[in-house]
Amino acid sequence: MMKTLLILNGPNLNLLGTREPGVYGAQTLAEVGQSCAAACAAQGWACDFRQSNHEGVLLDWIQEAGAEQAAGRVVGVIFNAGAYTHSSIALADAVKGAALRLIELHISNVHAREAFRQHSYLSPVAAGVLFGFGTAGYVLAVAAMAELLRSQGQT
Ligand code: CA2
Repeated sequence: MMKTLLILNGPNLNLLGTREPGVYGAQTLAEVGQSCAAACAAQGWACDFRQSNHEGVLLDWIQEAGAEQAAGRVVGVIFNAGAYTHSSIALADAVKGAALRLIELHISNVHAREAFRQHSYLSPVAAGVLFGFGTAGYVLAVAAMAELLRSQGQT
């Protein structure tokens, strides 16, 4: 059975490619999703690429991913939580509670921006964090997930 990599995107990321190209690049979220599907296929995984502007929806998806990972159907989650990264204890609790294999991802270099972007509630519960590589970071994060699985003896 083909396993799935879940890639979750939080608030406002549906606007990718339409505004602030200097910060977030010119690619649309749909185009990023296509690149991720190809990168996942190269690893032998299906790609489940989603976006929501709603914290509760993201919470539900994280909880479901925990169950799917425990059942061996999901390899892990790549999560660009957008601004919820800097505010959501609930999402961090859900990731921890689900014992999820999770890579935190940001398009921009959050440490070169405003002070409020330099704290993440997710980093302490993430296996790794990748930021500052533009939308190419998504494909890099797929490779990072494969490396993480190898290092954990999961392949
Ligand atoms: O750099 C990232 O990927 C962020 O997660 C993006 C979030 C921001 O709040 C984080 O601090 C860093 C914002 C996403 C907003 O995306 C837009 C894309 C295009 C136009 C407007 C917003």
